[in-house]
Amino acid sequence: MLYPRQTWARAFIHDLTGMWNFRADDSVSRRQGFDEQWYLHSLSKTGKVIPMPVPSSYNDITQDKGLRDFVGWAWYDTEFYFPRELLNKRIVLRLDSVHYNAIVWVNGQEIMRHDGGHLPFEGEILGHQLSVDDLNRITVAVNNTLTPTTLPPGEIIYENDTNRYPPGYFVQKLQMDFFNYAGIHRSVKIYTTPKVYVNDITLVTDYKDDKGFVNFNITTSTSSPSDLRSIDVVVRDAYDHVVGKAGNLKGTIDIPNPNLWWPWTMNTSSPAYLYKFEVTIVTKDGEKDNYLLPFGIRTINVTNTQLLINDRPFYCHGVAKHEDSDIRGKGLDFPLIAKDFNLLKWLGTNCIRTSHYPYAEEIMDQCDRQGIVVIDECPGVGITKKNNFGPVSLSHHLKVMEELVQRDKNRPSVIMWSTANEPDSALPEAVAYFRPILEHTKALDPTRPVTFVANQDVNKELVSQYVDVICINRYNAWYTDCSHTELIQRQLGNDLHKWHGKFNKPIIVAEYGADTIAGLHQDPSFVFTEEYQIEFMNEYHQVFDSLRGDFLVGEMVWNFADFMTKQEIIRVVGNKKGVFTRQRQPKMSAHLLRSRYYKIINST
Ligand code: BDP
Repeated sequence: MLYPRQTWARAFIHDLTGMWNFRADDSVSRRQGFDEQWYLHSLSKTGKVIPMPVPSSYNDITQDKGLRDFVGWAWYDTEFYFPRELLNKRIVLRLDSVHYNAIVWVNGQEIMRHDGGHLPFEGEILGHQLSVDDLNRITVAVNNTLTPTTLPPGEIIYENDTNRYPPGYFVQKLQMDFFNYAGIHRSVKIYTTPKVYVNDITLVTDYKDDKGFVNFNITTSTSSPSDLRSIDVVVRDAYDHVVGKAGNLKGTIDIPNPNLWWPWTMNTSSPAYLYKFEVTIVTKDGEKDNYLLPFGIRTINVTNTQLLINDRPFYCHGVAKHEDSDIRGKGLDFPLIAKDFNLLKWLGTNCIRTSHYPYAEEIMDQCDRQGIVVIDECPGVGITKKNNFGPVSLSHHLKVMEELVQRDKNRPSVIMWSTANEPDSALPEAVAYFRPILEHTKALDPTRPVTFVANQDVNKELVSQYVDVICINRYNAWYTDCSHTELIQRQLGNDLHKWHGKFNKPIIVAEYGADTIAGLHQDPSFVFTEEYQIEFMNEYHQVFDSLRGDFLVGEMVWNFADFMTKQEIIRVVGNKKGVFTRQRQPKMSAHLLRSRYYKIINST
């Protein structure tokens, strides 16, 4: 499944961004929409609808608390015209992310279903399913219910004590620390390709001395290559000069004197250099397809103490993020993406983790273009209960890793796959569960290290033996020994040495942080104040500095910005561990981090 990019053979891409009709099914059964077959007519004929922007989460758009906290099926529809002259093409409907389960109909006919909230899915619309004389309708039903076998897992708890709760009362229990935003989160597009088309491209790059190598494998919709009259593969440099060619679907193209893809902090003369891989196929009938994929030439390697990009040691000075902002929740938003990348550069960040799910491809594009390295994480967050480790969860988790690797495998910015965040990796069940997930991911992509993010006591940890790079989250002086910043150096230093001693692998501290209310000050420092966040971070930085160049290969503050969570007494309108507020204004800690990260950049 290739991202819909416009080329001369694929000029038609119709983006369905805009106001859709919306109705949450709050009937007691939560199935009124299916019982009454709302997909057969415009939603506006079924009852009251409200306008809902796509893409966006629906939760924060209205003043209705019931909709903000809604659990169940929510329905969307919109209309579009389809051009008659394109009816002879392959017509594809693509949804980049719908959280969590989705069913999609066109003119009342089911086109596809998808489970999982953060990865794209698409399906073909057949010519006879469309009208070219009239408007067509697309209907999407979205269910945000999390269960023990979804990723992330969750649970619906029914309260049966009628002294305290009305009949049928239930609550959704979340196992992750972010708001369960729901809806059509990313773009919905209709695009066309020729009937015989380029299906997939896999690129693996390498270099030796003054030569770059692009190993390519192209698949097309026709299984017999003899259906094709010609195959043209061209590699262009950033100035569109042709630097390599081939005439087959599989092979290696040599690139003389390649410009390697570097993170922006490592080689300022040509950071994040992107080539273009262009393939054109012509069938015996003269039908042509053309696709163009940006890519970079670079290698990733791991030793017992180092993470190497293009054979040079890489130290990640980064942030863990969320897709989260006011009003739109997890909805794709270009101004926000642009602002966040400006802030990442302002901070001196060279690496992000897509905590705790795959981010929009438009964000990943910027990582490729701007030279920000990515630890690409799947939505395996909060896998902590025994019933999260069963065979249904496992097979879904394997499938999600396949979808993620498939989507992001050609991105130079992606240097590692993260299969989970903070599972209970001390449980014996975790080994039987994660070992195949890590091995499967490695088999899908042997060119990148695999990991999961651990938070266990080193003595109890069972799964990290199967990863390539250890990632751990630590909250000394916050969740343990709260306020005792004087203990951080001793505790964290000893701890990290033990992890390296036990597993003999490079380590990234993938989270450390303290909740901080912007503008709250107290001296001497007190928890939740800006002074505390700074004092706390300074202590962590001392430990990082003592181990950088040894086995520590990265640090990532939790979090880039404040973000929304469920309502609970440890959260004051969300998680406040951001170095920026949710509105992207800096706390004192952002200035501290900026001076630290630029010092690191200037010393390497
Ligand atoms: C970590 C989780 C992260 C939370 C963070 C916190 O990985 O998702 O937001 O704790 O509590 O354990 O701030």
